[in-house]
Amino acid sequence: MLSADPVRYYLSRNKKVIEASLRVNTIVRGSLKKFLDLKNFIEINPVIISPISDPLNHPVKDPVIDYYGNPYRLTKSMIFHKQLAMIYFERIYSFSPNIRIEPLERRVTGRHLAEFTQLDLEVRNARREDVMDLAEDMINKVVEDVGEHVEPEFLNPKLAKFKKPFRKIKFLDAKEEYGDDFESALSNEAKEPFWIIDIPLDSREFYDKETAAGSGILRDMDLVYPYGYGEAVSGGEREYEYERICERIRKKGQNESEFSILLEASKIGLKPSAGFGIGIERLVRFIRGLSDITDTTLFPKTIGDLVL
Ligand code: ASN
Repeated sequence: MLSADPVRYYLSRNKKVIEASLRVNTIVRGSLKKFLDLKNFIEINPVIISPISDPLNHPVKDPVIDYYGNPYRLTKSMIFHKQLAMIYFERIYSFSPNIRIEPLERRVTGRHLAEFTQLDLEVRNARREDVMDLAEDMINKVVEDVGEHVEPEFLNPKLAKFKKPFRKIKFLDAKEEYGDDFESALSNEAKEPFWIIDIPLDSREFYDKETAAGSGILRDMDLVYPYGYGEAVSGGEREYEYERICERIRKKGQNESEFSILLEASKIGLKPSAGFGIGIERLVRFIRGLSDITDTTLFPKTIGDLVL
């Protein structure tokens, strides 16, 4: 529904639906925080504006603001700040507000908001498999906590503690079997969350690590929810060496000068790491069993609409 009248849209919101979502949201965030705090993660405050942000792999407008005469970007993800945080800390996370001015065709997916919160985490010297294992435990813990604190009428009836390890499917195998929209096809038929791994270089940003230089396949992964709920998590191991980052930026046809801050830091010494981000509103949508992500939050920034 396109809203051109922000106040009328706001006043037409369904209190009961949103209240249940916000309760779930509170429990989900508390559960995630406690889970990570008990594993000695340090919470860092979210970065809202910075000279550098995630270029992403699909066309998303870059909102730039004038910061004392310098162009600063609104955060699309905290990926580079996570890599920089690894200089000081071994395990970090942040509940990070992200702004992504998505293409208009994404307004009907039920899964996209132009403003959302991502729990973004990173672990120094970790391998992809370490953080995948962490994500599986984390999701199961959230499901358990929500089940203890929320009445079943407000929850997805399909919610269950999922069997570990989650299934892993290679990106190219999935694409060969199901075609370009393999993620939706697999998500629709799945009854448990599953991983898409080994995503090729042209389908991902430059910062995820290549399995071996020139292989074209990355040490990365997406977690996909079952029952058609789509992508949950996106992450991987990272490129951290100056030459490798330069090569990957060039291969992407991107401009090294745009990432000079990251390159400068990598010359001094970034650390090897792996991590991921999980969208909070999408997690709430899955846990609540909602078709429309708009119903997860009080002030949804629906794509292309005039909203508060
Ligand atoms: N948070 C993701 C990651 O850690 C990046 C993203 O959101 N684009 O890889």
